[in-house]
Amino acid sequence: MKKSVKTNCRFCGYQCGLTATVENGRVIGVVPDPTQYPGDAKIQRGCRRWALVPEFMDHPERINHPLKRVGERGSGKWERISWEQALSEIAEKLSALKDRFGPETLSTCIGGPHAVYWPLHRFMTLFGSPNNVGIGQICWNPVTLINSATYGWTIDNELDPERTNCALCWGVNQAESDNSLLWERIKQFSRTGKPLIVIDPRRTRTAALATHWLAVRPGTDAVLALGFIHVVIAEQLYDKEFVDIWCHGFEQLAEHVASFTPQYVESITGIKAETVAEVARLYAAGSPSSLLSGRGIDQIGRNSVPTHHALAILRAISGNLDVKGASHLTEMPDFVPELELELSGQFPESLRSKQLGDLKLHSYRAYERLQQLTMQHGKRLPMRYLTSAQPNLVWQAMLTDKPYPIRSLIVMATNPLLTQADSSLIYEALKSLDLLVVLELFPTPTSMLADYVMPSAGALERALFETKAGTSNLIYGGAKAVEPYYERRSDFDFWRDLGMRLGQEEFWPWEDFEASLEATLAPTGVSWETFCQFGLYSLPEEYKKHERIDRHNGKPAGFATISGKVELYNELLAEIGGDPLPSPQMLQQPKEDFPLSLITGARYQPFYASSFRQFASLRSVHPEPWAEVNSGTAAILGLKDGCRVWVETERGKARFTLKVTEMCDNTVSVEYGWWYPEMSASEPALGGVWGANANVLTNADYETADPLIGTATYNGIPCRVWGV
Ligand SMILES: Nc1nc2c(c(=O)[nH]1)N[C@H]1C(S)=C(S)[C@@H](COP(=O)(O)OP(=O)(O)OC[C@H]3O[C@@H](n4cnc5c(=O)[nH]c(N)nc54)[C@H](O)[C@@H]3O)O[C@H]1N2
Ligand SMILES: Nc1nc2c(c(=O)[nH]1)N[C@H]1C(S)=C(S)[C@@H](COP(=O)(O)OP(=O)(O)OC[C@H]3O[C@@H](n4cnc5c(=O)[nH]c(N)nc54)[C@H](O)[C@@H]3O)O[C@H]1N2
Ligand code: SF4
Ligand SMILES: [Mo]
Repeated sequence: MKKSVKTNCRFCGYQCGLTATVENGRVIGVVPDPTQYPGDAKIQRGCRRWALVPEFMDHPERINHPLKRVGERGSGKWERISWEQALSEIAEKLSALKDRFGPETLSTCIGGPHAVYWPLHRFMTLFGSPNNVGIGQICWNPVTLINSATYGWTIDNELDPERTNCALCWGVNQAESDNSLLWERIKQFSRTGKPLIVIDPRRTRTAALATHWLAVRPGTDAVLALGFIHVVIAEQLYDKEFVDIWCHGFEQLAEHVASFTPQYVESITGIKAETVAEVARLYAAGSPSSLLSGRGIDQIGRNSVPTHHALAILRAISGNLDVKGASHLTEMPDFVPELELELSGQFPESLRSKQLGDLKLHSYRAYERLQQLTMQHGKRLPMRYLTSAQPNLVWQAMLTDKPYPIRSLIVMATNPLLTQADSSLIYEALKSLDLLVVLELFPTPTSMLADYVMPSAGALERALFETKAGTSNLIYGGAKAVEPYYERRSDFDFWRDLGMRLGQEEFWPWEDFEASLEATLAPTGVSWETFCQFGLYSLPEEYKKHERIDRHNGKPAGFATISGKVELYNELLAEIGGDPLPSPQMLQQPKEDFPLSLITGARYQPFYASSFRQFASLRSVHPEPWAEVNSGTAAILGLKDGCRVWVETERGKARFTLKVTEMCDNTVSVEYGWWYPEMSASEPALGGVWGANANVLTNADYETADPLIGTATYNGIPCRVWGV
């Protein structure tokens, strides 16, 4: 019998609504469900991925049963075993490793927003290890931590084509990275004729809609942002009332930016002085002005923190903080927040002290200090994301046993051999392990090196519950459409069942994932069933919350910072040994052998990071990974559009197809995430991991990463290019 089921896509973070047709427990078709996000089937039809759902659910390459390695690591020889056997053996091996080396010998690795990660964090807290490698240092954490240090909490940026008067897209390319509502809004906004400013070394499809495209030299964004602040202050364009009452350290800021004249900014960034002044005026005079930023500035090493710091200041002094149409400070959840689900309060100092490295802001110590401040407003950030291990230190500990041995790794919903920096180093590190477990939907180059591969339930086979890690009072998600096919199980089941075998019984009271979600929702008074009808839990936004009068002391709430104001001069950063004012850092200088500047990570539809390369229909849309240069650079190199090229950095080399586009001079941009599932799933090919892998070119060396957060340089790396 056929039935229609309300469910969601999960091929990117949006989780757009779908109605699935289900027959005998199988999904035979899906269509967009306009009663759920994004609320408009037309928008969803612009996305190429959701229609793949039926193919995805029973794709011949999906992992359907637990697999145990039987040959050499990487030999591609597996035997099928039961869940029971796999979990028992993994638990036994972990216990033995823990007895020998301590709990910190276990690490985990997670990636982008593909799954619910708190069960992993909860398991790790209880097991006793701080060593989770995430993607946070280059995605989300710089902006979350710096905004929290400046405003006392994090924000969401808004873009309302009617209300917003000016939009600034900084290092973000929604045309390729966002095939849903936000991109639709940007297109609508561009039709209004209001200023749309795109700051990107490449003339992306987003930049093509802009009134102003600023082709900034990679990595020089902090200088540009300080130049904007210079103009806003010099021309008195700032919001005087807000600055007088609500900002701390304006005089120090004014003095600090005095030397960032438009002429100086031009000499560093390549943006004409008059354009710097014009854009600063448009942004400051346009209030509400929206400032949307992306990975372009999260991945510029030691310049990410100063750039975000300068942008946080620019937003505040120009009157665009907590203003409708510009941004809002988010609220603490009404539901059980991530922090509690992680059980981070139970993670003792003795284990926190095992954290590798000594990052000033991405550390337990700084996290505690930040929490003291945010608690002035009763708010608490998630802990495990914001204290995750700096990846390079984990790979090094695997290889050298220093400062202690990390002998095991559980990888969930990520493909680090393609998506973490320095693939060659990671390859050596993974090869050296005593135990590598990968929870996956498909074989990947990472899973090809595993001891155990566990079959995860994917889209439509498990419930969804996205909460931005509990940093806002918002949940989106919904119910699964069918029970998992074959022996696939939800990742929650893996962590719970492993925990049950390792003495964690009392901390896993819920029978299944849905029961845990029901309990998480309970404080809101909304049932799981009701939530699934709408796929959304949110309350209307409020603005200018700093002006709210506190019932107890009769004073305005202000900001949850040391001064109670927006910290232009940042007392918290000063206290932890950082720069209280944003100071651009020296760029890696082009060397004689490596004269060009490399961007790694350009995203293109229809792919998503290293995912979906198994789908022939998508491969036919975009068959080759590109290395892009402009025509001037191509001419100097003597290379033509469509030819095969090597791109090389001090770390390694990879092959791409040259595409001549509009972008900055002397700059090369390569796509990331490329491998070839059709190639052999064993060594040496390993799914073609060494062919066009952008992360063979990058590194996350601790010594050169940002000292506050540990951010590595993915954009602005010295490189060279030549024809194959
Ligand atoms: N050079 C360079 N590197 C980058 C970036 C860049 O711009 N440049 N961007 C970085 C950023 S921002 C991010 S977020 C990362 C993204 O990198 P990753 O998070 O590694 O993303 P994917 O490559 O898509 O890998 C996700 C894997 O999870 C599997 N999967 C999907 N859903 C589930 C699930 O529910 N359970 C389990 N167990 N598995 C699942 C998929 O099959 C896929 O193999 O890449 C980072 N790396
Ligand atoms: N199709 C697709 N969609 C995705 C993903 C995917 O892999 N594929 N990944 C998802 C994930 S995990 C994330 S985090 C988001 C990311 O979404 P976005 O932040 O939009 O990421 P990108 O598309 O890489 O856009 C970053 C832009 O920054 C530019 N850039 C590079 N270097 C610099 C620089 O030094 N300064 C400035 N100002 N700009 C620079 C690049 O040219 C690029 O156009 O996208 C998500 N959506
Ligand atoms: S934007 Fe596309 S891929 Fe992402 S959830 Fe929506 S339908 Fe799926
Ligand atoms: Mo990301």
